[in-house]
Amino acid sequence: APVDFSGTWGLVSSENFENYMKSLDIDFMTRKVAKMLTPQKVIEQQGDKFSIRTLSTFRNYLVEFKVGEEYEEDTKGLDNRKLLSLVTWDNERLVCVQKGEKKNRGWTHWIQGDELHLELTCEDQLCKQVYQKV
Ligand code: VL7
Repeated sequence: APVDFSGTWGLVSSENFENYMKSLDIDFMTRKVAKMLTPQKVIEQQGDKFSIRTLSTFRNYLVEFKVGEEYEEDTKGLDNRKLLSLVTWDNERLVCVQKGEKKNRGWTHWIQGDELHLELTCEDQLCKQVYQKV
């Protein structure tokens, strides 16, 4: 693995999360709560094996995968859909394609200086988030 993402990271900025949630059909009340959160990412990486926990006071979400191996993702507690997801390396970036009902769905993580960057996409929406080590 070209990069080590391991650590506990706290959200420091988020752009367009509201429209990303709308593109996932998240209801108004849930969006109002969700956009107030400052989640943490707890990432455990052993080579190409990952677990990524997104933790908040409202909901938690866990994914576990190995780079290059497609996995079934159940977005339970988020938009509650079933996805077929595949994470690959694009140079130093970790790129996930999430196949399912929604077109153009996926995410990309990379490290820039001491920051963890995340781009979340769904349909025509792009949400950009930055995390820092806590
Ligand atoms: C995971 C949320 C909006 C529902 C609750 C918001 C709770 C905290 O998949 C994601 O990250 C990847 C890459 O790090 C690893 O799984 C993003 C949060 C996206 C989408 C849906 C709003 C309800 C937020 C869990």
